[in-house]
Amino acid sequence: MMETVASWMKESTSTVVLTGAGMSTESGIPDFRSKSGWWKSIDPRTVASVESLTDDYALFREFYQLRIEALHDIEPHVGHRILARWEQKGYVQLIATQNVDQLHQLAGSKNVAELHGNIVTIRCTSCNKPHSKEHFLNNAVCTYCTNHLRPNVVLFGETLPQDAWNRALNAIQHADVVLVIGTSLEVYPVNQLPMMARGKLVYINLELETHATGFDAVLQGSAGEILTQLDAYL
Ligand code: BV8
Repeated sequence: MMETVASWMKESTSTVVLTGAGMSTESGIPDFRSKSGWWKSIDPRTVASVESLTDDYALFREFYQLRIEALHDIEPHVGHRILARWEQKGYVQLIATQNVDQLHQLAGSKNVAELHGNIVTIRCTSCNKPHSKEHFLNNAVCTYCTNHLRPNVVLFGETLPQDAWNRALNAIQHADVVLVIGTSLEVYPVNQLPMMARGKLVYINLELETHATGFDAVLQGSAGEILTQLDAYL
């Protein structure tokens, strides 16, 4: 099946990649599934929500402070670098990601749509003026209107950035090949995107997830390993 997928990519005029938290675990960032125990045994989805921002800012801020600080010495892994090289070689036209860690960009990928925003840029919750990461980490308030600061992530209950969504949707609808890597496809509306594909749909994931149906090919394993094996054929 590996050779078949590689032949699809070689014949493809447009290949799009959709990634999730599983793409970053080999860089040392836990995914959302291992929600038990990686932080106060709180389901991250309850903290990454509009409610926690408004009702419990201290918890919200502590959660994101931890995740921002955890990124400090995190590097992209071989899988991220292979995708960046494929972009340079013209094998990949867009990476649409649910990840907020910017590891694709750090690996050199230029065309990345951040469907759930990112954790490294900060704005005021009220006037939306940008602030530095340090300001947020030092628990400072907005220098313009003294309201709370927040990372530019999409919280549960918030709509996705229109530009990123339209780029991803348009690219996936017109792609010859769509690689879906390291995601349980549990989160809406991104989990609807694979169904919009008319080309070959490939799932690269450690676990065979219940939501992952309708794929033309399934390559079970870690992103780093599978992408390395695929790269050998390209
Ligand atoms: C919205 C940013 C419209 C923040 C994130 C009830 C039913 C259905 C839907 C809903 C519902 N109630 C609410 C909703 C909607 C909700 C939703 O989908 N909830 C789910 C949980 C049920 N969606 C929303 O709220 C979205 N907005 O709908 O807006 C709206 C608005 C207002 C009013 C009405 C409607 C916004 C969703 C975005 C939330 N923000 N992130 C932050 O990061 O802090 S989502 C966050 O969780 C991540 O970005 C990611 O998207 C998601 C986690 O999913 P995955 O990435 O797939 O990760 P997961 O851990 O689940 O899976 C990892 C996989 O990788 C596993 O399969 C594992 O086996 C595999 N793996 C692990 N290691 C490897 C690997 N594979 C390969 N190699 C490895 N090494």
